[in-house]
Amino acid sequence: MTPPEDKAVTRGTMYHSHGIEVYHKPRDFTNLDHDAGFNLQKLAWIEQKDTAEAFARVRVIDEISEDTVLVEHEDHSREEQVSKEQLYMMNPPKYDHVEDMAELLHMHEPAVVHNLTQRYKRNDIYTYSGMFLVAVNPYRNLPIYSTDIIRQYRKKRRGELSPHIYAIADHAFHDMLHDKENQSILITGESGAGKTENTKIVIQYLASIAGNGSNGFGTGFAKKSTLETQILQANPILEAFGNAQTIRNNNSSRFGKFIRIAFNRSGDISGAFIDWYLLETSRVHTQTLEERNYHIFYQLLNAADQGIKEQLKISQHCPADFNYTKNSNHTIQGVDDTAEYSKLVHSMKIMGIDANERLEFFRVVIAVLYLGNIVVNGNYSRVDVSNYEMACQLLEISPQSFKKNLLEPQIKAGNEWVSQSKSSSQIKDNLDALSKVLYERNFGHLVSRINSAIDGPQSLEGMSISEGERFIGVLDIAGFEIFKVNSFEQLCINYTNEKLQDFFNQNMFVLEEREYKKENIRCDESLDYRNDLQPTISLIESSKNPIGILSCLEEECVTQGTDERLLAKICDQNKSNERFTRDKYNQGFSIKHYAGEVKYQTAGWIERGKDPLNENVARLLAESTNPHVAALFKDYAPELPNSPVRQLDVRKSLYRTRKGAGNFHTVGYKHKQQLSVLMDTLQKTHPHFVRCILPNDRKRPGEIQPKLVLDQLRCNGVLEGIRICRVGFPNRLLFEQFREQYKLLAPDLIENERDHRKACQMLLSTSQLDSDQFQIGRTKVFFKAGMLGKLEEHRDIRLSEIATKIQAACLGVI
Ligand code: AD9
Ligand code: MG
Repeated sequence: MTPPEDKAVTRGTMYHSHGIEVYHKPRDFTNLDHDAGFNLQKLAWIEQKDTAEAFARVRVIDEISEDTVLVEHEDHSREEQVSKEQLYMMNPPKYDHVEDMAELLHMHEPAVVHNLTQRYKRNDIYTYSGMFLVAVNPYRNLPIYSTDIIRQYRKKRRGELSPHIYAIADHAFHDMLHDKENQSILITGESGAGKTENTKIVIQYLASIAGNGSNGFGTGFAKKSTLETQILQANPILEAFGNAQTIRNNNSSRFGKFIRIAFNRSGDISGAFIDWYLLETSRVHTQTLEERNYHIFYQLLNAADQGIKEQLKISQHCPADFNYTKNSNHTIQGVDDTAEYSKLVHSMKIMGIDANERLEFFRVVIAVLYLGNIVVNGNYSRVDVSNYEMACQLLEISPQSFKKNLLEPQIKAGNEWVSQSKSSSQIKDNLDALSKVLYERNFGHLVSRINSAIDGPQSLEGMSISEGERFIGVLDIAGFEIFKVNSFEQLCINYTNEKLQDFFNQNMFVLEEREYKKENIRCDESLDYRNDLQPTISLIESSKNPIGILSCLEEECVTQGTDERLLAKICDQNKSNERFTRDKYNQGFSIKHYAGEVKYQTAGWIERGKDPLNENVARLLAESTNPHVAALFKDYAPELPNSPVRQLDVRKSLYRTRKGAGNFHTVGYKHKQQLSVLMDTLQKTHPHFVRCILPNDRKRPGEIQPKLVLDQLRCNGVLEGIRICRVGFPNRLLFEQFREQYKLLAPDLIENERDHRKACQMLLSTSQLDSDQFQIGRTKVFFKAGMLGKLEEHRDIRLSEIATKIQAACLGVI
């Protein structure tokens, strides 16, 4: 990345773009040599299907018919005929490495991919695209994060320094104080793209500039308070329990999070609060080859002190001894579990979680491992005694009751309780379900515990922010997923992203509308893209007739339906939705998302939606003599008004919520509710959008695969942002800027005109552009997509005429 210069504002101009105050650096567009050799009409990109390059550079060599041309690949490898529609005009070299892709003359897929690729090769990993900051994972430590660079980015406007995540954090901080409005920074992207790293950088930036007593308007950088240190230390704890090695990322977050940091009137941090979403619980019992279970399992088994291991009953054990860890990678190359474990303990200490309390969280983790080792061999009497006894000791429940409830649970038949026999595979499923719920509730409790340490005097829970307090929320959540086989998890993630994209579209519309109004630009209704994504969202979440997919699932789970019945219901309810198609093989359906069409398979959805937990066992756990374990299941406890358990706060499980006797909401329903709360919160904030990009699938620094980047840009909304931007008047130039750039078109005409607006009018009247293709506002000229390209062509023709004249004059002199 080009080191940011600490330059004073010289001759630049300030203006607003997409609601952001931008500093415009003057550029020299009159230099005749600038684009020497570049012929705007001749150079183009064409899409290359099935290659990693995505697009090929070509030169147009002949026009074959009205809509076909002959092109030659720039590497001279071949010639081919292509339709004009397939040609994407290349931007002149002066647009190479642009910091904001909204400035591109030709804004299209190849231009965006090319710009990001070129910048990445120079280690410029951050680039703006209108309202987005795009961040490409460098896979190496770049010297662009330091206290010095933080200082440089303080109070700078966009455009003054190179694009940076610091700039986003700084603008959020500035806008919060200045506009007295809550802010949000929405970071999404594929697994491994850098969301969590950027989230950490934002939080470090905020902690660093908002040091206690520093007053946000001052210089900041005061010594950190305990609270700030605690906020920074939340992450190692979350990562130990919520991250795991996957094929794509050695430290993959298996949950989404929204961290809100509250500030008082003078800009000092006054607290923080973490919300979490969709923890991947199936990882607890099964991992794909070459992956791991959650880090904490290995940290305890490989690295905990002997004393702790003894208390956890694992003094002689390693990952190979447990079913839940033995088939996974036991270590990660380049990661030292001992060092990570020390960091975890250090962070927990800072959070005020003492040795006893740490042990409580660890004991549940290890109990889960012992549950996974319980083997039931058809004959109930042959239950592996040592493992279930170990689990019961750790969970402090009676082994006899546990065995009875697990093997022969009592169920209510009419008014009577009767014993129900279970097969060994049902028991195994029950044990896995119990492990998942235990792990998830323990995780939820840990996050609540962190929140109670960092959620300052005015609790952020439920948004009860005190008068004068504001927050900046950072959302780190998985981006859109299209796999070969897409199941319920993908539906939940893609639904989330559809809502977030919708949120972006609404924002963009509001800002564009505001800008058009301010500039007095007419804009007809056909440009309204606000409801573009609504049919897809309704298809998933509608609870009114026709009911959407999540409500169908909820209904079928309650009525003990089957996968077939579920699919039939979904199809019947949504057959007339234009975004929905039934799978012709009857295995699922397809949804047209903004990012593309995704096929979902519905096999196993009902089973997953049903209550997975053996209620008898849950009640037993609620009566554990261990307060921590009992608290995890307090929603199953009989009402005890003065029970100490009640004082411990535990977040209700995401996996299920009790709705009343025997009724439970499905994961999907719960997620819909959580998402709705998140969206309500986001609606009340000023958002900032960050899109992280995975450059290659080999975790290699310096390597970038254009096709992989293109697929992500299609999914992450950057190209969607460009699409909707092109619906209106995407290119806009300040009068002065426009005049400077295109004065060559009619130099004599405007020479003596002092008023820039009038000069622009004059230039445009000679331009031969249709009058509906541009509008003159109060400070800027607005152009429809492609129009600036035409002007550029005229300018190029003028330039070559001048060059020829100069050449002729020189020859004459000789
Ligand atoms: V996942 O959805 O949680 O699987 P993330 O969060 O998008 O994923 P993460 O932030 O964990 O990805 O980044 C993956 C790895 O890329 C990190 O462990 C770093 O090794 C590397 N990375 C990402 N961003 C940066 C960066 N700005 N500088 C250096 C980085 N390395
Ligand atoms: Mg992550």
